[in-house]
Amino acid sequence: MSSAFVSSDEIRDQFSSAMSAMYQQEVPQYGTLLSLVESVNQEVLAANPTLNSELQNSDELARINVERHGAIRVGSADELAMLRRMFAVMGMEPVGYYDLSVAGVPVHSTAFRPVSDSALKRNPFRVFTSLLRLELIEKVELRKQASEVLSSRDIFTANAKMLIERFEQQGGLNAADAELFVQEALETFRWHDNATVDLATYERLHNEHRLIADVVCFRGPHINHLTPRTLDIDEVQRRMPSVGIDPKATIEGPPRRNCPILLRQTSFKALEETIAFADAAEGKHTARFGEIEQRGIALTHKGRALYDRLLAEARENAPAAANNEAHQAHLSAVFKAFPDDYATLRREQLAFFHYQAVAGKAAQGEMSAEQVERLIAQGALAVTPMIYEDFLPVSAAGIFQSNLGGSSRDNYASSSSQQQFEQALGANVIDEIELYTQRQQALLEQALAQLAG
Ligand code: OOG
Ligand code: NI
Repeated sequence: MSSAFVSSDEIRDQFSSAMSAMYQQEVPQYGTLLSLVESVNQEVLAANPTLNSELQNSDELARINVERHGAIRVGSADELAMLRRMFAVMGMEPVGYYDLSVAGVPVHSTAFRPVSDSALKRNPFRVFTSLLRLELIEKVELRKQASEVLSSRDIFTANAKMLIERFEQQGGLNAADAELFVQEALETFRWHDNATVDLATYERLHNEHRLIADVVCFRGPHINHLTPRTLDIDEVQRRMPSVGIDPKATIEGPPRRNCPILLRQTSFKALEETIAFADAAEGKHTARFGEIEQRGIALTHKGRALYDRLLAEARENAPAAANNEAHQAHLSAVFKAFPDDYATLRREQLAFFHYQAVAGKAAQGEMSAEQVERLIAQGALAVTPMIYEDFLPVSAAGIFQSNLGGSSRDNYASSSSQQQFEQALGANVIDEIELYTQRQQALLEQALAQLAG
């Protein structure tokens, strides 16, 4: 092999920007949304010098303008396993397991994303990837037909597969291969306006569950949304109608806070698109939508348990009217029980932080908790929030539902099946909280060693 390898970070960055360009062409509203998010972000930074420098210090600022997540849904174990290999070329690994069947959506999912601090800084591009659970289709005939349709498609180009193998054999791709890989990988996520089945088959699958039709009837797992990250989701939601975008009724996730936690999201309805069916009939399909997200600090097991408890409490006695203002006011009241300053979040071990040595100060002695507190108080150790890089199952279910035409169905009586998912994937998923724990620990040790040295 001749030239040096292009880094996986670089390939991921190229791919994420190529995907964004493709989706802007496919769904013009996405471009409108990007401009709106960018102006709100600029306004927020101009109005909040503290936030601005905080983001700058933690190297967060640079990534915000390129930060996107997308979502796809695949139909078989083979497709999922090949996707894992494809994302590996871009330095993206499966993190977390999400069971959506409990919310009436017949899929389970993971998020492919970079995991190291340096890779996240460069471009944290993530793809929420769902596997259809055909076994949840009750009608035997329909299940059989769906699996036959799926087994006759190949969602990867020959070149993409060849380059994935080359990457695995060589341990990298040179510049020309990397460039070709980005183009070929993009084909998997492209929209096709011609279905692989006739209209009657589409309708049968659609009647079983709209999502099943979306996964089974097309040549590939079209990217169904691409989500930019905003610094003020309430403001973007407020302004969406003024640019001709109609958001879903409520923002998912925690309420607005001084110290944002986890993830808040809102989406707008899918476009109705014209489809040519295999029998030449014309029909409509709604698959693609837009979404925005605001990310906050990652929570420990303890913090997450508190979040889950408060969210469940808020849902139990939710106000009758589902308008966003009432919903947010109610959430805020319930979430008063969640500490809202970083010092308390840290001392009570509710959230994860980055630690950084401040030059010129020296540490002595061992690494006791008291010692660490003293270094922070002295200003020798700087602490910044560690951003949540993952997703939330309850929010994801809300996003799915709002884009499935609102007709929710009963929960599937099925147990969560991480083991089955991992078997299909051909690998174990990484435990996201374990990952934050390791990153925090490594940063703290590094900072203390620097101060001692
Ligand atoms: C994925 C929905 C979940 C999110 O941001 O929580 C998601 C899908 O509709 O395929 O993207
Ligand atoms: Ni999403």
